[in-house]
Amino acid sequence: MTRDADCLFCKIAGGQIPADVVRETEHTLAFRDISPQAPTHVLVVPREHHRDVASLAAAAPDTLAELVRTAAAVAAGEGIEAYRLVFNTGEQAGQSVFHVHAHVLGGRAMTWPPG
Ligand code: D5M
Repeated sequence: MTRDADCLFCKIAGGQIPADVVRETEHTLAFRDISPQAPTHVLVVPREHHRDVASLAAAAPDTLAELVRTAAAVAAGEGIEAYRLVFNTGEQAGQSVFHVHAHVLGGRAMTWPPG
């Protein structure tokens, strides 16, 4: 298991920092975003440290597939049919935590394009 001692989401995955966990699988963890932007706003992360979604896809494609399945299960568990799955990648795109995470956003109408 690769973890980064300085990484916030590694600390959540390791249980060192508390989070409102809604779902766990062998390789992923889903917890509520601390600053929700929609009625449902859950983050899904791999337990292992990977910087962004492209790095995860290259290193552990099965875990990326598991992460997407977890996101779908979270949406189903929240009772939402339509949801947005967002991987901010890079600082300019809005990534602030460099441990890959999918935002599962739903429970309200979404607009396009995103800001
Ligand atoms: O998304 C990073 C997200 O992480 C952002 O929406 C806030 C959220 N966040 C930050 N700290 C926490 C803790 N401690 N618990 C839950 N959620 C948290 P990004 O796409 O990188 O900007």
